[in-house]
Amino acid sequence: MELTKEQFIRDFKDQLHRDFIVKINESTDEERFLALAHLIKKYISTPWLERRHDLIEEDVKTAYYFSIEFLPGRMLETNLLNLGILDLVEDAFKDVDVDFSDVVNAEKDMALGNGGLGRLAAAFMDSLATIGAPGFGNGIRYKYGLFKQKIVDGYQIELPDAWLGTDGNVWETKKPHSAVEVKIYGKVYLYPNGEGNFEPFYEDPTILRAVPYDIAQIGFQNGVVNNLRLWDVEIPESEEDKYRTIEDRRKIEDITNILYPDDSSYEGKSLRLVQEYFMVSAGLQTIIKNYLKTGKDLKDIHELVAVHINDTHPALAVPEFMRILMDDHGVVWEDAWNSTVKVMSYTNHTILAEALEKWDCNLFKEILPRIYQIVNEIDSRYVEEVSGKFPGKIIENTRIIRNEKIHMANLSIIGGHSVNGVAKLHTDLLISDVLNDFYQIYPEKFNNKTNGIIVRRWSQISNPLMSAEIDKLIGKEWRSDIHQLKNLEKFITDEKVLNEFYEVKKENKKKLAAYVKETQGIELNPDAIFDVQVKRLHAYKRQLLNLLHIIKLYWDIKDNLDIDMVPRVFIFGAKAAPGYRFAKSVIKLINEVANLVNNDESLQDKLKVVFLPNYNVTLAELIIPASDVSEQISTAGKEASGTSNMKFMMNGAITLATLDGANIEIKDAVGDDNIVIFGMNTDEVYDHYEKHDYNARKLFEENPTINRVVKTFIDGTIPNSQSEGQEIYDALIRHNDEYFLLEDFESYVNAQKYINDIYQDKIRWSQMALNNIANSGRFSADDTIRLYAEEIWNIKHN
Ligand code: 26M
Repeated sequence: MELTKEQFIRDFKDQLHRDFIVKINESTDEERFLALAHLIKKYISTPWLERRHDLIEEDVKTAYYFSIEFLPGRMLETNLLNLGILDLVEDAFKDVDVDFSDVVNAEKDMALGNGGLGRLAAAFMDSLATIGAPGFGNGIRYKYGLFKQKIVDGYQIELPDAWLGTDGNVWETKKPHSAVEVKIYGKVYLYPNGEGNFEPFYEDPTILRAVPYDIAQIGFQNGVVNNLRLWDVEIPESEEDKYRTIEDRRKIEDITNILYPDDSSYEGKSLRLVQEYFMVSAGLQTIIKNYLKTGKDLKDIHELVAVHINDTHPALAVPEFMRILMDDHGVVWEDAWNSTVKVMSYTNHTILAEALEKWDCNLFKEILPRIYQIVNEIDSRYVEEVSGKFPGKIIENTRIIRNEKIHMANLSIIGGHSVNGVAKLHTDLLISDVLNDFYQIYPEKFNNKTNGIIVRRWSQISNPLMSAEIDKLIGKEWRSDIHQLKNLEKFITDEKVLNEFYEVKKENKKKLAAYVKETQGIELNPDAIFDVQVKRLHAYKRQLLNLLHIIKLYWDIKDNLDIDMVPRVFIFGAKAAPGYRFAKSVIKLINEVANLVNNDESLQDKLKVVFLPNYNVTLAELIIPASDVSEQISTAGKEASGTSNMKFMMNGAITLATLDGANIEIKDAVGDDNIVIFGMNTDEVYDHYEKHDYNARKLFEENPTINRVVKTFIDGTIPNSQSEGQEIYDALIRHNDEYFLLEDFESYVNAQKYINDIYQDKIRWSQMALNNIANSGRFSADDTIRLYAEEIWNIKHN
């Protein structure tokens, strides 16, 4: 946008004056942040308002991305960058003697998501606006985001994240006039209406008022402003009498109170089903209402509307869309079904069996009586359609209702025209294994869309030093055309350039070290290798394998205090789902090993272990630019894609990885010499499953190193962790090491030795790092979303 620094300073002073009746020099950082955010909203209000009208007027097909989570983190810098005024504002703040970073730090991290899935949804919102595509988000306005993590005596403690405070979120705008009603519970009776449809009669339903809050999604320097709509629940005025007690009211308010903090195992909690339906129903009612304003026929709705189901959590979109078309608008089943399948598409994010969403029929029927009828009908018609054409076993495996459970993935696949995985390997596994039965029936529905990241956030915003270095070498165009990063390759033998990148990394490491010193009291040596694993804690992600290696290093140093090794700092960040015992024990052990190691002076700072509490998007922006080694060590076949792997790569960290998820595509991008791969591949893992021949105890008994490392958990070496240590020992030895840590251990140790060796060749290491940066452009979420736009949604973009 066109704006001079002087004009901006005037606008900003005005805004501060009006909002808080203060002068700049007397304002607090919080007031400055709020005023700046209000000013941004003012700058974009016109394109934001006009976007929807324009789309309706121009008959443009729009994609609606439904997700139970959106995880944007802080939005101030992204919004300024995308408006094209980030540099100007930083400069202006210098003129008026305000520290811009303090203003940035006054913003709370918007954490309405657990991890990868939620972050991806937020990234797609940015990318949709950036490619100028009509794509809107639909989600829930949780009052409490993902819990805040504290570590007390080495244990994870969860605290509520009351991110909305008393005044709400500065980026949102409440739209009470667009509220809709959502019905749950009660009984439903159907009366034939004589036109082939039924008139449902609802007896004693619970009626909810769904109120939208809109958050602008600003495209990167293109004047486009899309919308992310988050729904909040209220008690409808007409129902006030029914909710006299605080307890009654609370039951309703609970619906949008909390984000479920578990992203790895499925739990059939009725409140969760209510959340899912609430969001889907409110969103779809609005979409259909808006469509009808165009005056077009409902049977053509697929020409203007695409609805995306982000994992199965919004899968109720399928029967709810059917319900609205039939019950509210009299469309007959066949026409409604034809539209629904064309409108809906679905992304699968996991192949872990324990994460697949299934709902007990009785519970489902109680909460969603009408939707239950529709799901039943979809299921019977599906069985009828495929029977005779496919073996009974395939039909049984793919139908929606089986053993009194509703299978949400099956509903999503049958009810839509597209199913995609999130990395090549993941999609291959869906096709060949997990969803193979479906693949036989609907091969044309399957496709891959490898995940991507907002490259701007992970370079320009979080790593300004590296970005300035890149500018110096290849000019600034890469900032809007990420594929130009490739031009960095011509400096791959330029020692001066390589040294400069090395120094940039070191500066970033010093910044992180200062934070660690201040918050943890631990001193870090910026010449050490910063070896980082930050992600949700889960057994399959194998933080424990990392810890086993740390314990090995500990013993290696203790055995030989003169050992020749590059000092190493291991950094962890990880939240465990509150009910996930094993994950919590691993956190406890990491912290106790940290205590042991960091306080043992005989190790001469060769080894440090840091657990940084409350890992979130904001902390990632500090950690990732300071990392030398990116730990992506999941059991092959388990991590659908991963996205932090891409962020580390673009910040010049070397990936230490198994052949899992998008790691494989990173390897293809950088070449075998610029990544460190270890461990079993997926075939080898599957081989063990088939042959049932894995024997962890044998490895433990026959390999002296493994034996010593594993025994460390139960022999009292690690303080204050007896029961957790025993639990981990049991998981590895008595329960046969479900994720094959011990089998991959030796190969991992060797890979780590290799890292130690090449790090000593500064030029070689820096070449690898530069090669990684130069090839990171292909993981831009802008490109990913272009493929969704073209191949799944059929929507226009620039
Ligand atoms: C479901 C039901 C009840 C409670 C919680 C959930 C739930 C919420 C989030 C389940 C899974 C959730 O997220 C899973 C996730 O983040 N998956 C990751 O998705 C990323 C983006 O595609 C991938 O990169 C990761 O590999 C994948 O683990």
